[in-house]
Amino acid sequence: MKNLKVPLAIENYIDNLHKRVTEAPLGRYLKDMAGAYQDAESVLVEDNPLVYRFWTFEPFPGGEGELAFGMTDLYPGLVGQEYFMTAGHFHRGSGGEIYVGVAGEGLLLLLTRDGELETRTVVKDTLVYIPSGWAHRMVNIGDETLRFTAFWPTGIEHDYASIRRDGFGYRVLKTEDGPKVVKCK
Ligand code: PAN
Ligand code: ZN
Repeated sequence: MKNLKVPLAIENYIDNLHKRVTEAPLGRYLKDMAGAYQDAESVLVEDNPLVYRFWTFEPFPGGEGELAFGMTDLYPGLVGQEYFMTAGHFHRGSGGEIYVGVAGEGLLLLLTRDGELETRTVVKDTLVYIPSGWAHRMVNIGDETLRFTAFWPTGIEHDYASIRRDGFGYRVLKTEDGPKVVKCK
């Protein structure tokens, strides 16, 4: 696997049949997604933490019916009262996805374009099916790195713009009673 160190055994990875889409893991820093948090600016004055990094693989040569896959390390941390989370996105057109928890503790937010929300807790060996049409954002509600793998159809486009523009509609806050999902005003 050359220079790419994936901290997970991907046993069916065959160098000539798959290409690394990300040459190195892609790092998402707070500055890259400041608008997603209510309170990012106060943190950015002092620091620009790495919130998560992820790897993506695609079959090569690709074709209809193939699967792309990836892995995400979402670090523990807070921005104000909000837990570290992924940017989140819709898949343009149709295309479902499967997330599998590898380590840590997460809360997966699922959202329709009509604003309907579903949440699922993700720990090691949890498998969540994300139906076509649902945006997905992972939130690290634990104290350790949350690691999960993802599998989705090749050829789909990731729509980040909708979430960047409209937000997710809900925030996940750390409270004395544990994580609390609150609707954004
Ligand atoms: C995942 C995500 C990955 C990073 O592989 O792309 O966890 O999150 P963002 O893409 O929201 O920054 C996936 O959902 N792929 O479709
Ligand atoms: Zn996705």
